[in-house]
Amino acid sequence: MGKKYKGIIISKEGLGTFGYIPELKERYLAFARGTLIKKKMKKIFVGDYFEGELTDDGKIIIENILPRKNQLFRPKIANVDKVLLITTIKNPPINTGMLDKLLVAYDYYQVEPVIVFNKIDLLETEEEKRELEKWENIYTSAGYTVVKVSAKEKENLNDLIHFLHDNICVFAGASGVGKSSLITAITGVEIKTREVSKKTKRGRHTTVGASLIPFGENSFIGDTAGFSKVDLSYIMDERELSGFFREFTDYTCKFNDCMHITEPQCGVKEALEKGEISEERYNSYLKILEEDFSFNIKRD
Ligand SMILES: Nc1nc2c(ncn2[C@@H]2O[C@H](COP(=O)(O)OP(=O)(O)OP(=O)(O)O)[C@@H](O)[C@H]2O)c(=O)[nH]1
Ligand SMILES: [Zn+2]
Repeated sequence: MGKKYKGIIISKEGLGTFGYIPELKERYLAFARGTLIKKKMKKIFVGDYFEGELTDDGKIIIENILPRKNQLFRPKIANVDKVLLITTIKNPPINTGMLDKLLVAYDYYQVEPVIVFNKIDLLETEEEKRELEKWENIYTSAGYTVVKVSAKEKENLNDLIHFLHDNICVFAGASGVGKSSLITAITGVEIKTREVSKKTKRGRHTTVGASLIPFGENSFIGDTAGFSKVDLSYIMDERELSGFFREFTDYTCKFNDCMHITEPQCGVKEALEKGEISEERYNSYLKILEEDFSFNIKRD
């Protein structure tokens, strides 16, 4: 009998399924026990926590997969604790419309978002620095965690790594914000962010399997970017949207089904007038209603 361990599935591609045992800081080929092996292995996700036995010839026999807390499909990873939403003030300029949408979507999937401002080394003028401070304030007051880093200068990377202790995370963000640079800087593993869906020669889309890269203190990050475009009307009802604008949920309105647009005695609009909710975030909310839910909203 080999020794029993707890571990995590870190890849399922080509040559087989690999499990990682944090206690040994090592990866091993993994198999299911008993009959119906193929069927059992198919159901296993990257990110699954398992209990298993390490054999004398260095293989893991999986005995039990622990219950999943969630499962993302882009990338296909289970038990994702956090998503790093990578963004920049400069090169490229910030796209808060996209960021606000992703904050809603990942919250919906119960993945805690962390807003990462990368390329802070590029901010030279007072105006640029104030711009970063402005957005940092907006998102911190709204209830999100904000981290400011430079992948290039390796600035504040340890804060980020420490913050991800014991977590499975994925990353997402627009093209050119430094996703691959940042993952390489954190893990030491060279990656080139690739599209989750690759077009094959026959023109068919195939899903490329994601792997987890171990780093820091028992932390793991997906090597494939998470979705960065989403139509929220596919995943939720328009009435649910404001519940995912975290700061809105601190206020109550006269009507239970208030959309916070023109209704009287709306707590959200009152907070907006008092400056407790930022105009930028409120406008993002309206924009999502227009873009994803086909609302026609008159602005004053
Ligand atoms: N100045 C500066 N440049 C950076 C930093 N991080 C990345 N870059 C540069 O930004 C460019 C884009 O970086 P990538 O890591 O390829 O960005 P990406 O988000 O993976 O891009 P896609 O593959 O298009 O999605 C590269 O030229 C990097 O060298 C940083 O912290 N500071
Ligand atoms: Zn309201």
